[in-house]
Amino acid sequence: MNKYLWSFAFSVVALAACGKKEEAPAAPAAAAPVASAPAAPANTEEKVLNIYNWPDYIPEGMVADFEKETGIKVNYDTFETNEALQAKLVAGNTGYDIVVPGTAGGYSPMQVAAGLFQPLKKDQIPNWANLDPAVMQVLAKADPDNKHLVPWAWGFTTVGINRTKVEKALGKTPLPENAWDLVFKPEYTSKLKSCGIAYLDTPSEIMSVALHYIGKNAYSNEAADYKEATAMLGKVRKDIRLFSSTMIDDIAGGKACAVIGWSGDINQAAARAKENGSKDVIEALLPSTGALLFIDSMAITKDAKHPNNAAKFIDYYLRAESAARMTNDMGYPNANKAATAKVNPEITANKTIFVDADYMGKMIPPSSFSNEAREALAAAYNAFKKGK
Ligand code: N2P
Repeated sequence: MNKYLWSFAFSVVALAACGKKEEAPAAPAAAAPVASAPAAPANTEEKVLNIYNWPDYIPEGMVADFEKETGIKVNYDTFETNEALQAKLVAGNTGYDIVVPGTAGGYSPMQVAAGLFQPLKKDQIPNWANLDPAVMQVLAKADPDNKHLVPWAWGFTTVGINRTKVEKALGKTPLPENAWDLVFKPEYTSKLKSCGIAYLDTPSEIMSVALHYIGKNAYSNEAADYKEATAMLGKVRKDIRLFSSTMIDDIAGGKACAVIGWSGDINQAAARAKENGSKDVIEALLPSTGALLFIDSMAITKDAKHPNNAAKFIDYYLRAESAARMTNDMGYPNANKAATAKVNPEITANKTIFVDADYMGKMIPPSSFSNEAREALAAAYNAFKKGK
């Protein structure tokens, strides 16, 4: 199903010839699951693995289960934005073996091009065969020939609401046709500020969706577009209560009723509110004009000290069971075609996790910014955030 949706949505950008190449390593793996090339003797690494991932992005117990099975001790740290990970990677000597950069903001394409990751040894990753070729073809835009990036999860930057609170705050005004109006149009933000508006605290993604909202390329390199987007944002600045990239509890606990957030985090907030006994309806929306697609992927850093342990973890995560557990527990779609049958029915019914083909066609696909645009967007965002 995913395969069809993704090819349908992105056939225009599909790169020819990728599919064949990525299927190839799977075959020998079945015959010799553990054997790797003679150049990589097993077990010479200390039993340690250092992982740097986003918060609220891994099922409870998964790290412990991996440690128990392999005897490898995992040190697991988190970062909150692509900007933060980029700063760490550029400074060098991160100490991390696996990092999880996203395509949003054009970050993972830039990092791959800069040579910050080592090529994967696919003979160490037999479960690579579980990956959905259609998703891999889109990811090949960021990582030509799929040499470095292994999907962790995908999702989209979108509008999330506590529908119960939003309807109350809007009074007689109905919800808009385009959900982006709720967070970008003064007519709505002036009403919703009473129950709280939150934005992700990430310059690249906020500027991308702001550009998209005013009808520009979400990955624009035009200075004039940034000026226009900043002017639009300036009009709603006073109505924004909170900038945060960890807003699950803020939404679930009622601090924010309308947010620009990540699809799965909003799904988690909905689940958490329910667990806490709230009757409010919390949901991620599918704005009529589209949302900002991201694919977050594991990559092994160039100077990783434990690349073999990293490959073991990657292969563990690519098991159908692991990917299904991720989607079931965290509310994000995965790129693992073998996992779909193991996903719970209420999750497969969720249109923000199993996204319909026609909506996939509206998603803003991964792309890149020029260095000048990156500077322009950071400046524009900082000015916007400061200018209350
Ligand atoms: C954080 C998930 C990160 C998704 N909970 C956005 N890249």
